[in-house]
Amino acid sequence: MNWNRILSGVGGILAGLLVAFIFFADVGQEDTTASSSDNQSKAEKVYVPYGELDEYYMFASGGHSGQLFVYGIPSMREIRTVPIFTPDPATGYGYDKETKEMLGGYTWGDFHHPAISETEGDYDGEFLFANDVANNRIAAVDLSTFHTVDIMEMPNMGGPHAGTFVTQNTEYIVMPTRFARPLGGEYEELDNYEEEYKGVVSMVTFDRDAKEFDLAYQIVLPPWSYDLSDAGKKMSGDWIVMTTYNTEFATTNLEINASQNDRDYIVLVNWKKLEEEVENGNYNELNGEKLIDPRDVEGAIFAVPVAKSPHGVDVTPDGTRFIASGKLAPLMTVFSFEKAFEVIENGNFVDEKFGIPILPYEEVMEKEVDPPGALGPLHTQFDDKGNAYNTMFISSEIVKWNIETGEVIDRIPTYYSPGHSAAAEGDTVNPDGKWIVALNKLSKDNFLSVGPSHPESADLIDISGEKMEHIMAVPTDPEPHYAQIIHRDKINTIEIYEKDESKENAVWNQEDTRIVRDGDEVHVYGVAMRSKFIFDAEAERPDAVMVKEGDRVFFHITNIDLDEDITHGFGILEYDLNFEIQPGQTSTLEFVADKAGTFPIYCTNFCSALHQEMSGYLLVEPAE
Ligand code: K7E
Ligand code: CUA
Repeated sequence: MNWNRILSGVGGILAGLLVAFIFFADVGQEDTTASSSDNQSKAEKVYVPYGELDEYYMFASGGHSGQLFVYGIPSMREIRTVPIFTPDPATGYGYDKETKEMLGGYTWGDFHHPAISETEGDYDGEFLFANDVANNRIAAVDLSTFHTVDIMEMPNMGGPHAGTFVTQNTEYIVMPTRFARPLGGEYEELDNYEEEYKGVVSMVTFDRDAKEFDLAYQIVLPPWSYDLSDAGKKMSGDWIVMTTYNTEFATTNLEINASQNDRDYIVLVNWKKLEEEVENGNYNELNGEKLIDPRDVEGAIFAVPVAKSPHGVDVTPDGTRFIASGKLAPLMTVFSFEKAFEVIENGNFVDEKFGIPILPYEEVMEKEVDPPGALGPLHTQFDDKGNAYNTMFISSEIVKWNIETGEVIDRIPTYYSPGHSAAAEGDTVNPDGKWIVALNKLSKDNFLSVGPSHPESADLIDISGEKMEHIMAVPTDPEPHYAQIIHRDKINTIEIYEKDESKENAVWNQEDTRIVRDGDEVHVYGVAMRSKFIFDAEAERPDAVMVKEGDRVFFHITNIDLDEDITHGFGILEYDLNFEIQPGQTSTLEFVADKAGTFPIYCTNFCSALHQEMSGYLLVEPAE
């Protein structure tokens, strides 16, 4: 059966023993043929008439595409792809000097968890942070321009999968590591795993004015694997909670060897305490970075047992509880911060593991929610009425339940195998309770076939009533992991880049354009405008540039069309170069003219009726 094949191909989570559950996936899927009046009312919910706008933005991670996909909710129309870790010729991202340097030579990233900057536990809509599991990076997207503005590669990390998440005032963007690794990534035998390998959590700060990251300090932990984690809110605001797996220290065949223990741990770390220690100079230095072992700090780290191999933990909007879901245990476990703090206060630890005090499960756990037949709970989202929503990877559904009572209120099928879901304002202290989008790993037979690999899919579900209502499914680009949904009123985009006379390399008037030669460097200070390039206004042909083979060429181009949406492109034939200049933006293209010949230059972004005429020449004179 097709379904069987698809599911067994998912690997990882669907280890052999779980294949037995596959049949649950089809059981309970409702008849999807709705009456035409039903369909009409659903269609009306997502129809945005011309001239009106979607109420929400959804920012969805693009996994190993390294990109961010932006959707309008409820229409589910994709409105923008923002390149973050991957070069993108459509915008010239990774081609112009600044973004090329930012990418640091990498051509891809693996982006899982977007985090919008927060103020008092609420999305403030200024920046969005992104993690790159593949190359230990963190990135910031400025939500006034939808441009990536900074990327930092973090040392000592082994794949920061569990990030990004932010503390409630974005004091820190937290990046826990997935793969244990020796510090600095040094060579070390796997036999020495327990002693020499570490799990590292990076605590990163972001300066909103300078738009720059800084690595404040790193927390050094036992070589467990850390999975999706969260920051506390309100009463728990000084804490971060992190799920762990592979507390078995398996170094091979993790699928089996890291699933031995009946319980793994949720680690609670008090970042305020660590911050204080670091400020007081109590840290170790390694290659200029500040490393701190929380076990050396009284009251900074604790752990509580949790059902085996959890995939994530989420803090409730009011900050009083944290909820863990286990890939290999079919239940959601609700823990109380208040109870945890009490145990910590009284010092009633049951055990110690690797120097970490272990809190008694029974005393910190508040309830276990185990809906019959619901399998593979992964992640939790919230509404404004005290309810939680869990995606069930294996039984392909979302389960709605009440946090206070643990009562299961409703269940709805998804199409198929959701990883995360995203609720409107779902990670904030004030979720909106309006929509939830299931981010599915499989689409099976939902859409026109595109061959053996089908698109991923997303289900839009209305959660405003007691019963959830499935509204529509759309294909998505690979690979959706997590998304955040923010009200459109919180996003304030600029219309053009402000004209800034002091901006380096910018030229604002045609008369100031010039070509400056300095040895074998050629700097072109030019403008792009409808519908021409001017590189040197005084030259016989202002749109031609003559260089010598081997010259290092810099095109500093300013788009002086200060009108919204008038973007110019700049492509050079056969040089594999293209970039984009948005209104009021100055960008630099740097390259070595290593091919002699005659190369047309043209505007690649349709900008005016005479866009086709917007061109020039690069003449590269052969070297002797
Ligand atoms: Cu895909 Cu959050 Cu990386 Cu779960 S993660 S599904
Ligand atoms: Cu400028 Cu097309």
